[in-house]
Amino acid sequence: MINFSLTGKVALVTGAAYGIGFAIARALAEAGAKIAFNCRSEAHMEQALADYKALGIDARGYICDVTKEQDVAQMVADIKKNLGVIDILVNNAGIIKRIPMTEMSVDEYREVIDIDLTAPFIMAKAVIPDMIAKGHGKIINVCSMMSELGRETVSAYASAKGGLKMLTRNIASEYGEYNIQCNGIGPGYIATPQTAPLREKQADGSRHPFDAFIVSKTPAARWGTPEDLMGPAVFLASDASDFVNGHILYVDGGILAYIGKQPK
Ligand code: NAP
Ligand code: GCO
Repeated sequence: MINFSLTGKVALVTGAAYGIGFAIARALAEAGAKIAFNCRSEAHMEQALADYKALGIDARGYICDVTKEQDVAQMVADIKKNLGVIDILVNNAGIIKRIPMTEMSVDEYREVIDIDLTAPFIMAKAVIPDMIAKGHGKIINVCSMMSELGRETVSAYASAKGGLKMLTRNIASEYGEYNIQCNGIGPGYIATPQTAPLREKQADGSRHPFDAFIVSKTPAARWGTPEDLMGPAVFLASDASDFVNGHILYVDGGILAYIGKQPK
């Protein structure tokens, strides 16, 4: 029988205080999973716990920076003790820096690579041994349009998200035989705090040029919402996707399929 239910599963969603991570955690909870999440800021944590509670979700929150291997190990151990072995890991925490490459410092570049690429490696490494012992596991890496495409100012982010696509395929290759599926979700342009600067109204009240550009680049003719990621996340976290491995599921309103509007 087809099974999208996550009842009895334990899920950890990184960076799920708000934005895409919050919507994914909400979706997994609605499908039956017990939820743990983390973020770095105390203020974000306090607000997130209230937001989960308002939806009737009993989420377990951790202040933990995903780049710190020891803190990650402690968080994973605490989740195991209190909720059980992690069945589903969603590597969602991420940042972007929009700086022209020749003006970007190496430290700025490394910070993006650390959070967006090295941290998913740290996180996956922390959960895989227990997944092997349990005989199954799901790892979902949140990739990007920039796993496939470049654009001005996002060299570090594109390097990290391109790398994350290949880390996804490598985890699938290396641990598939243990019934571990590692797949990616590649969101298109989603309205969250991360993309707020690209949607800011201009002084004259008109739309940001990038906002109009994205709507014209997207066959769906709109920005995505965090809720657009909910169904795809449940699918990749559930038994329904047990033979899907090393795949990146782009949830982009069709951007990657489209050559762009022809000039008038
Ligand atoms: P967001 O609104 O900026 O939210 C990011 C979340 O990650 C926050 O909860 C933040 O909380 C947490 N976080 C950041 N760095 C962290 C760290 N080192 N350790 C732990 N938590 C950390 O971002 P979003 O737009 O929802 O994006 C979520 C993911 O989707 C990212 O990987 C992003 O690259 C990717 N993505 C976004 C879009 C889009 O259009 N929005 C499209 C494709 C992919 P704290 O600040 O409290 O740590
Ligand atoms: C940017 C955006 C993107 C999106 C997303 C696209 O500046 O181009 O922030 O990188 O956040 O990752 O899928």
